[in-house]
Amino acid sequence: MKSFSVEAEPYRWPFDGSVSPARLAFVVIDMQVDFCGPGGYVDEMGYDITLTRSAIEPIRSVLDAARKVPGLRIIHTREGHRPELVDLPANKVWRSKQMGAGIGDKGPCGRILVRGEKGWDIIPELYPKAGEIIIDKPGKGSFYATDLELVLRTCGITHLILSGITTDVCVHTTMREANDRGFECLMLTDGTGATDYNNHLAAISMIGKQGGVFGGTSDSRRVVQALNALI
Ligand code: C5J
Repeated sequence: MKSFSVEAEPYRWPFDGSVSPARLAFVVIDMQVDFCGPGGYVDEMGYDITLTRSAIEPIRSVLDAARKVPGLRIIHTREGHRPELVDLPANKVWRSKQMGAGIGDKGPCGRILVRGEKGWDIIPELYPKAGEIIIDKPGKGSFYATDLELVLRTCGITHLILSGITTDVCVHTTMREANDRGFECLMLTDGTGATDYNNHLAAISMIGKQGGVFGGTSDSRRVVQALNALI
């Protein structure tokens, strides 16, 4: 049985040599209109969405390769809140209003970061296929107030390749949460993006400290090559 390993920084990933596709998941975090589409939350706050959109093509290439590997799970996450906003902390909504893009308020793509709205949906380029796992989360991390850990443990998944937006917020928070739970993590450097390019670079640099404090980093080209070797 073939197993996955890839050139990465600061060590060849994974730490334990290689992992069978059945224990590996490709995780795509928050590739929603609100974070990278025109008229979405990030755009309405005044940030440059070309920075978050830069992750789309690298993710698409890994997604295409991952979908061909038998047994490998694909997981998508979506940040968002219930329409009644009963899961929206007061400080989170207050801060968003300071930025002129109040969560729950009406924007060009519907109510900002509200489940079921156009802005909350995953962008068409990376839309989940039937059978892929979708995790809805109210916060930045993908483990808090979700059943992600239950899903991973039930499916026997021990290793995660992480992608999505934003590098320094939801991707990093998820990587840290996963790492503390003993999951071996790899983050894509080109399949992620932040609202500030220096924060993107800093988030990558942080992972490389202490021998790979939260895991490793690699890029879509190397990961696609390693996935293709499994087919
Ligand atoms: C943010 C996210 N940045 N998906 N969310 O608020 O990173």
